[in-house]
Amino acid sequence: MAYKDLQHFTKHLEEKNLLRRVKTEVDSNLEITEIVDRVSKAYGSALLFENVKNSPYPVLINAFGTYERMNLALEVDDMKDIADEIVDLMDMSNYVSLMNKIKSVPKLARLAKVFPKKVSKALCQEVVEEPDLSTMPILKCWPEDGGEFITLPLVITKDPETGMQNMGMYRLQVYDNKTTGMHWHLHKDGKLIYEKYKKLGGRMPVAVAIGCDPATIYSATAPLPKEIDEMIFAGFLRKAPLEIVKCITNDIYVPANAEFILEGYVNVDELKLEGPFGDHTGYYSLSDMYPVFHLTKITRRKNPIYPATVVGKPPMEDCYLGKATEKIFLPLLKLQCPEIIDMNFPLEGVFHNCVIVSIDKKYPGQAKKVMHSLWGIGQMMYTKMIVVVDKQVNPHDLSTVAWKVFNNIDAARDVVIVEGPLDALDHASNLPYYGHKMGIDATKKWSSEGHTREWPNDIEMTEDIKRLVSKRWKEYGID
Ligand SMILES: Cc1cc2nc3c(=O)[nH]c(=O)nc-3n(C[C@H](O)[C@H](O)[C@H](O)COP(=O)(O)O)c2cc1C
Ligand SMILES: [Mn+2]
Repeated sequence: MAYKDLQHFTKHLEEKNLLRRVKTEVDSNLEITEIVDRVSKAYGSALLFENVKNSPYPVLINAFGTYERMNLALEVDDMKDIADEIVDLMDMSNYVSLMNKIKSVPKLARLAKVFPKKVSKALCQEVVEEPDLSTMPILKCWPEDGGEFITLPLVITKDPETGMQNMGMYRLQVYDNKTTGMHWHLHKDGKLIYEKYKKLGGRMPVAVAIGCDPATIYSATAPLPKEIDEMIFAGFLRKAPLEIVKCITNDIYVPANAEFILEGYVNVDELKLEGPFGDHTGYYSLSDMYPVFHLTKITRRKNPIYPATVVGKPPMEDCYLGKATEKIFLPLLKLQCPEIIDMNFPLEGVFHNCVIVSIDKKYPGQAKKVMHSLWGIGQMMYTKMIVVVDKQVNPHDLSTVAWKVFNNIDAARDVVIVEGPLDALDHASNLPYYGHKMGIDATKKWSSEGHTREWPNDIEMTEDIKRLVSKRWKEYGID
């Protein structure tokens, strides 16, 4: 049963004893961050701050902050279940013969549920107010932050050419009671749509949903191709259509189950300094010029909760959203690179800085082919370091991966350095958005790859001796 909304999910977390209510008054200025950071680093509970200074609304934070809660959020025992379902849907043989067509009916029925459903009455419009962000418990996360930031917003825009909507998570810096920054990075869909409005001139309608059911929140962070509406993907994940309602001051449809909706527009020729912001790299992302979002209305429930997240040095809550992406998008990457067995985005690499990938190597140079393919696929282009290992190595076993990398490479032969686009958050490259990326081929090298010497085997004990020692273990009196 899909979660109706964020409060339904919150209740579920509480029933499972995975949420703590904090009744003591806390300050949204830095204090919440320090509390959440300690809880995150201890792999602790979701938190509901019921009494936040200067705001009537409770703050929900760290709701996604463990593997267990992320699985609960997407209602699976393992993220692999979603990946398997995607593989199943993509298996064209299901749709070929008539017999198979009949067999695939349940699957098609599943697809019928993915499309959003328009409704005319919605909880997110119970109260309609003139915009005043000062009533909301918006966090100032870190000491050098440029101000307060809305950290879990679902920014919804509409392509003026195709009429298709996009929903991406882009943080919003509060400038005053009714304007914020609009931090869509250079390569993101929101920015592409903005460029189209820029050609038209004038105002670009924008709506921001704050607090939806967890699958919808996750979908806004998922690296989907621009052609896929995140609200359809949300319907697929939650196995029920997302109900959507038209905004009051523009034509954008927003999730009806949201806690708050910020309606408004971006002037296409107005930019303002945004940042700095303590970001998920563990560093402050640098200030830069970004568009300004003007609010025209706030609509909300009668008793909303305000969801937030704090990002910083990993591991923090957002790492688990990234981990969900690692699993869910594996089958889609395998479509491009069928030799990929598994991949790991280590938490310390914060989404895109590092990927370790295991492959079933069948021809010379294949590890390098995989690196170049990955650098060519969507947001994988940001990956600063790609490590390729053979299929016998589990990419999640960092000790074995490190052992392979340290031992298997000849630096001149196996390290690939390329130049190209980088994520906006990268601070190490000389230029913003552009710099170098590295691939390390830690697979076994073949003579057809120029390694003409013998390649030694991994040291392994024989199975019969292992069995013998296991059987006799007690006799040795070691423990
Ligand atoms: C907590 C969190 C905050 C994020 N903040 C931003 C941001 O401020 N700007 C941005 O461009 N991407 C941000 N992202 C990443 C985007 O949400 C992600 O790249 C998404 O795929 C963008 O959607 P789009 O492809 O429709 O543009 C954030 C992700 C998370 C999990
Ligand atoms: Mn998109």
